[in-house]
Amino acid sequence: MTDKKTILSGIQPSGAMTLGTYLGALKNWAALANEFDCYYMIVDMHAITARQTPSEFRKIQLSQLAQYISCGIDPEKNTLFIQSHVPAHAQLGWVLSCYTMFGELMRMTQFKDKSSKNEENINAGLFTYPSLMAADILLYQADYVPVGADQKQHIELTRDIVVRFNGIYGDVFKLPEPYIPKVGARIMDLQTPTNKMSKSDISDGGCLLILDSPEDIMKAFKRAVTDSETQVRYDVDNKPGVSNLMQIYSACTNKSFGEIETEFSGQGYGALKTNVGEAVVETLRPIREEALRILADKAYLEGVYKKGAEKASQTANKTLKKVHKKIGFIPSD
Ligand code: ATP
Ligand code: LTN
Repeated sequence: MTDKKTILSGIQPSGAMTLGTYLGALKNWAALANEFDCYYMIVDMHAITARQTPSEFRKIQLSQLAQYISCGIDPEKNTLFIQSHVPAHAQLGWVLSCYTMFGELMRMTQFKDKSSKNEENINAGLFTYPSLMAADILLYQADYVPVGADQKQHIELTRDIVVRFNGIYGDVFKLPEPYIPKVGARIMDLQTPTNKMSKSDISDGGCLLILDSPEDIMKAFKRAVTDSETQVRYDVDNKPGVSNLMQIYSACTNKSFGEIETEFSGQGYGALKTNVGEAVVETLRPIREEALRILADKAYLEGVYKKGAEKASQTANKTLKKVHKKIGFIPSD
């Protein structure tokens, strides 16, 4: 047991990870290992709320694990695992669904978005998804949950569940807090900059993948939608395309919006697009090369997720046991 605070996060293997996933989530994870006790999952159980093709699904998961590592998340310093390998997630997920209200789930933006986009498969899992996500977080008594801005609502619901549950049974769960980056928290689609760049909703040319080639990246930025003015200025409401390019540039170079406005003053959008494209290419190049190398070593990846599941189970089972006891389940051992 260490006295470090705990971090937990996860990404759905619902498709290849995007630049948005990298800047909104992954980029921040690697830096936290020294200061925190970090658990990072591949949330396969969440991903089956949409239909997956089994062989493709397996490939996406291994590629995702390789990309976690190539983004700098060292498996020796972090616990990397696959959600379904730790059965406590399903077990606590059920319990917490009994402490989550129908009305609360109805208000979740992600549920509204996903159900309106996929009317023929609005399944119960998609609806109760936030209870499982709460279980993911609470099993590890996480202090912080690093995510993009779109997940804040789910973490707020998790906090409401904690208050409700602890109010009945005492101090069982720690109250987690979201950990949202200042820049890069919401990267938008390059073609429709009012929509989030999303891996399960790949638009033609609007969505960039971490594993895309430098040529594809440059091409996508050259085609990025801007506006009919010429001034590089941060204004999300009136200039969503340009503001998104500035967000991406800022996240890749650490330059402030003021510095970026000065850098491109009087230059028009062509220079902005080229420079952002080049900054993204250089940011992703080492990550892509390392991911492809790791992905070729299946035995290594298997070792990583097996060791991760073992370690995660130890922590998760402790919390689950405590919960079962509190609610009055009879222990089996
Ligand atoms: P899906 O399309 O399957 O819902 P997604 O691309 O939206 O997937 P998630 O798996 O839901 O990605 O998210 C993984 C993590 O990356 C979350 O922390 C999420 O907040 C963050 N994230 C995803 N897309 C973006 C984005 N466009 N900008 C910033 N952060 C993002
Ligand atoms: N709901 C998240 C993925 C997710 C998650 C988690 C994130 C599932 N469980 C636990 C943080 C902590 C999403 O759609 N991005």
